[in-house]
Amino acid sequence: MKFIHTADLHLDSPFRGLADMSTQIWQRVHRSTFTAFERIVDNAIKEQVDFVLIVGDIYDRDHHSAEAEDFFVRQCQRLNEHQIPVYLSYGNHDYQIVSERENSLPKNVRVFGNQVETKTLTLSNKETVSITGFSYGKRWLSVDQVSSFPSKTSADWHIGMLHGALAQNNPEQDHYAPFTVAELLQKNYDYWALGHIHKRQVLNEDPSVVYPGIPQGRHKNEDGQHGYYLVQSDSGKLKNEFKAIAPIEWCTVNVNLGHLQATDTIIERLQHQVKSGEQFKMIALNIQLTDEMNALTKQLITNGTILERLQEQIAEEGSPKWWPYQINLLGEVNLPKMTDLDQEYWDQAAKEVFIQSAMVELAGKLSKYDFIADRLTEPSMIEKLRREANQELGKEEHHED
Ligand SMILES: [Mn+2]
Repeated sequence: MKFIHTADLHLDSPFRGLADMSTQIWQRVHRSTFTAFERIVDNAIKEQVDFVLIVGDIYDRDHHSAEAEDFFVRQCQRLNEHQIPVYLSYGNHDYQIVSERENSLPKNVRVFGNQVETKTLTLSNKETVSITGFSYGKRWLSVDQVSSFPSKTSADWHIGMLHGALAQNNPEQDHYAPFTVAELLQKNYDYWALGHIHKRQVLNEDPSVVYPGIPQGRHKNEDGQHGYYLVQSDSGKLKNEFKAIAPIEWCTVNVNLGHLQATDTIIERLQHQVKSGEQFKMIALNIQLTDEMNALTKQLITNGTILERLQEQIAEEGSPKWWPYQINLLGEVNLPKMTDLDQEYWDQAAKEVFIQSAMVELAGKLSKYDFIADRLTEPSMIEKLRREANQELGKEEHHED
């Protein structure tokens, strides 16, 4: 058995907030969520997989465009022509009442209803596969859905599809079909195909309980490589392998300009700092302002002139490999260093403050908005806040990237 596990396609994401860029670059960015899924379909056909699982959020809530839907139908049609079934559940972004007589989708697409249900298929080698899942009928599902999943059936393989988030045991937060890994494992399934969290994560190894992440990151918090999982049976177990396919990678690059003053040399330095490679990169440049810089240089950086000139240069290149969309200024670090005693208090306080429940409390009523609550459930966000607070306090930190 061989299948593809993906989720959170967020087709036609609007990529708001990206300032002026050449049409060529903009098109590339705008097409990226489509291109990512197209590549998944290409690979499904090339690898001759038995089926494809899509675990929710095919569309962005605010951007469920006709274009996105037409694109999705056409891609499923390509899979249909190769007799590859698609198992699909809707998530919190594309929640809908699933009815029998819908839909514009080709006949190889099997949509899970709003109640937990199990679909079974027989592979060409006569092995049977049960797949259990459900679709969101509304934006929030605060009730644990896993209790409605049956235990492993008599099928050779049993897979659970679950768009949801780990239970925080906090009614203010548990809006996305909250679950615990322990209750998933109790079902004795061979694989848990998760969706919802956009950062790739393995919650358990054997059997795999896996978030494949969003196939195409949409901003700097969804940085690094993105793709899907290819899952194959191997001596009675399912082995999964991550496949990077995102056409665009979001990165942040730190630049030390030292004593450089002339704008031309600064731009040259910025150009050289970025190692583009094969992958097209959207880059945020972090520049550390220092005492060595003169006032004019600082002004040209802060008022956006440097970024503009760098963008102009890059746009003039025939086929740019990267695009600087932002310059962040890290400010002058001339705060006093912490003493060892301060350090101890800081570590202790940080442990109590930079936890999810404290973040949610701080966000207060704002955490009722999905886009804020989503952020707050990302461990990377909390880590980022901790790091920034640390930086503010003037403490040097060492990373082990
Ligand atoms: Mn999503």
